[in-house]
Amino acid sequence: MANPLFLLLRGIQTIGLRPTWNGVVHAVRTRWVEAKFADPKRPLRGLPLLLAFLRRIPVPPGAFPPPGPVIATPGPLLSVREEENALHCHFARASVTVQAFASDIIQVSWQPEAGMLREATASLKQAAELRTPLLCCRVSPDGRIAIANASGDTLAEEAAPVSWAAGGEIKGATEERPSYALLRWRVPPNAHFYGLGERAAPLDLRGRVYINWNTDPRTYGPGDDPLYLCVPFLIVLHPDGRHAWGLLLESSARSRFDLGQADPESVGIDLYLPHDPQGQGWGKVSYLLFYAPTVAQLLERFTEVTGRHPLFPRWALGYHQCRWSYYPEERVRRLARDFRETYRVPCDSIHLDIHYMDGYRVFTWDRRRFPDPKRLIADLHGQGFKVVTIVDPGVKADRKYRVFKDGLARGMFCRYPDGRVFIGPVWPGNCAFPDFTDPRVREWWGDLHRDLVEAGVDGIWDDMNEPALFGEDGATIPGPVRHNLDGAGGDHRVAHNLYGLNMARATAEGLARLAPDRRPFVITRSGWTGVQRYAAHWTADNRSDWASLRQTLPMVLNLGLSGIAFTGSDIGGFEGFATGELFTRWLQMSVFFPFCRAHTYLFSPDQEPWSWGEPYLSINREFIRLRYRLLPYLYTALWQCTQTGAPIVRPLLWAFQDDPTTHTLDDEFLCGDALLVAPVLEEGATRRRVYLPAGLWYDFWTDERHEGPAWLEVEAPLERIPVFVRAGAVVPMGPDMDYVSQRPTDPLTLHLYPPAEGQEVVSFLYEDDGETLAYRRGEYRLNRFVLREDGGQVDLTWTVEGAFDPGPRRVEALVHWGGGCEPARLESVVPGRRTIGRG
Ligand code: MIG
Repeated sequence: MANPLFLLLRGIQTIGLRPTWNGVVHAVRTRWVEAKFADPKRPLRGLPLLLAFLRRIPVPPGAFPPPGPVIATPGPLLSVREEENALHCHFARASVTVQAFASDIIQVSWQPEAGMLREATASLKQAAELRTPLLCCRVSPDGRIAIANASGDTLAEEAAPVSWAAGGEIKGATEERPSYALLRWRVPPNAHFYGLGERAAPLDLRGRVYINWNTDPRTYGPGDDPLYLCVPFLIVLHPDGRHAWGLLLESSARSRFDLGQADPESVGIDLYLPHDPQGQGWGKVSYLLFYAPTVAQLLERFTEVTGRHPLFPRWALGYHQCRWSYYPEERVRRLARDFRETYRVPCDSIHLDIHYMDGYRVFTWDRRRFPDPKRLIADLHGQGFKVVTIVDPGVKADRKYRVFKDGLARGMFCRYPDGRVFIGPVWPGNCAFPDFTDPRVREWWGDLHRDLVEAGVDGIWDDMNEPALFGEDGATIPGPVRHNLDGAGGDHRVAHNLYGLNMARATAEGLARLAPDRRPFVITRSGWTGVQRYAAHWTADNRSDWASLRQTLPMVLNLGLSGIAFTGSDIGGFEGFATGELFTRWLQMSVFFPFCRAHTYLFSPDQEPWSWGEPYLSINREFIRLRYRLLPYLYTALWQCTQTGAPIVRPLLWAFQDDPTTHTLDDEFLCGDALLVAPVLEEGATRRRVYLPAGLWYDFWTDERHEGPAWLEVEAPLERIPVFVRAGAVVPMGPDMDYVSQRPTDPLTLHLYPPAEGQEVVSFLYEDDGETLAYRRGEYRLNRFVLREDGGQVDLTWTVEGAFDPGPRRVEALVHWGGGCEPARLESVVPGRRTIGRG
């Protein structure tokens, strides 16, 4: 597939002749420096370097050569030392510390012994055990780890002890020092797998191999792996849905998860151990084990450890419009007029892609295209738009350019072991790359956003931060390049997966410093475990086809199950030409996603809600309006996510884990607590099958009631997708608006969906000013609704908490009795208790 000539031609077509040439140079340079710095302390020069360069077998960057033979296992257990909350076990060739972080979280940390030659004189025959109130972690005499619950049932166990294997990089030659650590867990043949970040795979990840190495695939389709944002966190769900456990690898080096491909009863994890004599803790393998009865509880604990999204500004939930690229200024103004006047489609933000910059120099403006950014943005603000600008990590190596000069003088860029600054090609031409793993660099980078913030820019879109360079597929910073790693020191093989995370962090922290009472909004393409603390994410360069639309949903679901909940995809698809039908179907799904942005490729025609005329325009407008009316509900789901880590878009198993049908279901989803959405994912389809899990459901459009579990055949003409509401829910909705801060939530309409006989259901509505940090000082209002069905009557109890005053407004309730009845309208609803009789 990767025919070099084809790649070259495609490169020239996409980016031009000169950048393609730079890419070729970068590919050669990468091999050259890998040979030169094979031993970073003694770089090769002259003839030996040339020979080493010629000898090197090209391994595509990001590839994962299979490990060589096993060199070491822990060997027999020699001694066990117990400590409060921890066990230290010494084996002949390695030692392990098993530590309880909490009663349901255990850290396992292996360290091979130096030399690995210790003779076993006497060995222990008994397994060592660490007990918490919930779990028992067993270390067997051969080094296998297992966890069991309090009553002794095994939840998860290793099929073989950890082992260290030789590197497979150099054909024929077995390196003496191990290059991989191998973990083998035993799983039931029908256990389900979720998480791992961003994967173009089904919801259940079983049966495939996944690599953790952030990569720009330059457009991707189903099955392509890896992509931009990996998270080495795996959730294993027991086939009967009784319990789940999770494993988080605590290493940023590349790794490979085989989820039942080689053997349906095993999970194989191969972790690359970079040869880095200057780094620390070589050979260490450490991971966290999580246990919980439900995936929902597991994720709550996982996000407690790795972090949750901050409360993004409310406008981030509005509709966003983007393309590569809107310019010049006049084009942007026309776009704004099109939204507000010509087509009257609600929209909150316009994104400026790379053409706003001067020759792609970050933190500059092209003054011919955008002569007065401050005035333009002020005018857009006046029309209710926010502006988001793209920022790439590469800083053009141009001695006349302030950011480069300053960064160079202050040592902000990544360097080779010999101290020279690494230079590689991307959009601006040859670039230097800030070392975001250095706290000093993060501060500098964050402060560089000052001019953008002063010009009025409202949010930052971090792109290309895998980092992606021009050249071969997967081109990035070469392995030997050094990074600070927050003082620990290491090379790009360890820092690579942390690069995007730290760029997003630098950006979010910078925005927070520059505008202290505003909530930063950052969208990042790349990331790693915990990136949710700093940014939202989008699934980037997919294609304008039905397979990509279909693929988007499981991707977003697994991202949510990896802690990254504020996500969405390019509506209409990125590469290629969308049809009106594809755009509309994509939009209908995306109005229930947290990040709702249309975007398209440099060579694609515009993808705006009106680009295909009628009937698409009217349908698109209606669905975007629906999203705006649902804002109180969506904002509450976002707030909930910041509190518990619960994603906004959830697989059905989230709430119905004991129903095996939900374990693999990935063409419908839950949006928040109340809504079940079944998007149309097939061309020409005007109906689809929908699975409703146990309980009572209301058709969102007709109020018809259905009893689950059931498969239904539902009408889905172009202007409608199946949406159902869970009985007992209170769905808060607001008025129509063109952008989120246009008017207060007045009237507030509470849609009541009576629960099943004798049941009681709790719903929330979270409110605050939507922009500042005042909510942290108590300026929020949490409305709690309890809906109870009692002998044909419905009982609503509404209580409020917090100091935020939503102002005077009308509150009405619509009671959806279902079964062909018009909803009953109640005016002037106030906090307190109220019984509503039927009819
Ligand atoms: O090499 O900035 O994923 O959204 O439009 C492509 C141009 C660089 C990739 C992003 C895409 C963006 C494009 N960028």
